[in-house]
Amino acid sequence: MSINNNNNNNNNNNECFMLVLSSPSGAGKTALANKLLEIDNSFKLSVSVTTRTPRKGEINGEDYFFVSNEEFSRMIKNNELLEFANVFSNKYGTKTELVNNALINGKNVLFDIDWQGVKQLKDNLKISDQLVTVFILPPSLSELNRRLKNRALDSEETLKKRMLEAEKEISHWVDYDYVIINDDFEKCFNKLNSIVNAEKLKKFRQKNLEKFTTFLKFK
Ligand SMILES: Nc1nc2c(ncn2[C@@H]2O[C@H](COP(=O)(O)OP(=O)(O)O)[C@@H](O)[C@H]2O)c(=O)[nH]1
Ligand SMILES: [Mg+2]
Repeated sequence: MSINNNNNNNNNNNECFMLVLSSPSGAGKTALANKLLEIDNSFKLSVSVTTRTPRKGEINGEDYFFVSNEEFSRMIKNNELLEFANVFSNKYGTKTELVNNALINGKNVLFDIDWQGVKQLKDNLKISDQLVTVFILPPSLSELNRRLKNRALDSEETLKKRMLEAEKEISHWVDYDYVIINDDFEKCFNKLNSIVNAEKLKKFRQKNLEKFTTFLKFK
């Protein structure tokens, strides 16, 4: 399942990175991801495969690739998924080919996946520097409950289940590189953007830095 398994890595641009956003549902991750994709064209979204039914307004191939259980199992068997997990009784997975193509084309890849997916990416990636993980926390559980209610996507029972799932998901924040509390969308987005800009400035991600060493007398 490693991204480098089937691919010799010479093609991968070592300066590109994989940015993962995780959060419990309702913490604002999708809005943050959309804004990042809108303002920063160095990113390509890893559109996941899922067995969940599309919500109103969701577009196949844009929000998710919506597939049957059989198709999902076929993809696992065929080694087409870089990672996969069960979330909230549905299956979700990342398409290896999509991620590889983006990296080969010099794009950073943005992921909206849960902690189980992050764990698999970490275990399988040969270049651990390539993965940057960000956990988005809601300001509080009561605020999360309020946001989920406002979203009005769920029945009362589902809402309760989502809150339980949220608490479980939140317990994994310690395993991430960065944590942002989403109390205000603009502030939160600026913080995310700072992370992105700092990651881009890491010396191993900057091409052509060697030329500066030629000016130095002492090496
Ligand atoms: N491991 C993994 N998790 C995913 C993937 N795609 C989505 N998820 C996670 O599945 C959860 C449910 O996503 P979704 O059905 O869109 O509902 P949401 O909670 O309202 O965003 C979220 O935590 C996503 O981050 C994937 O490809 N792999
Ligand atoms: Mg989502």
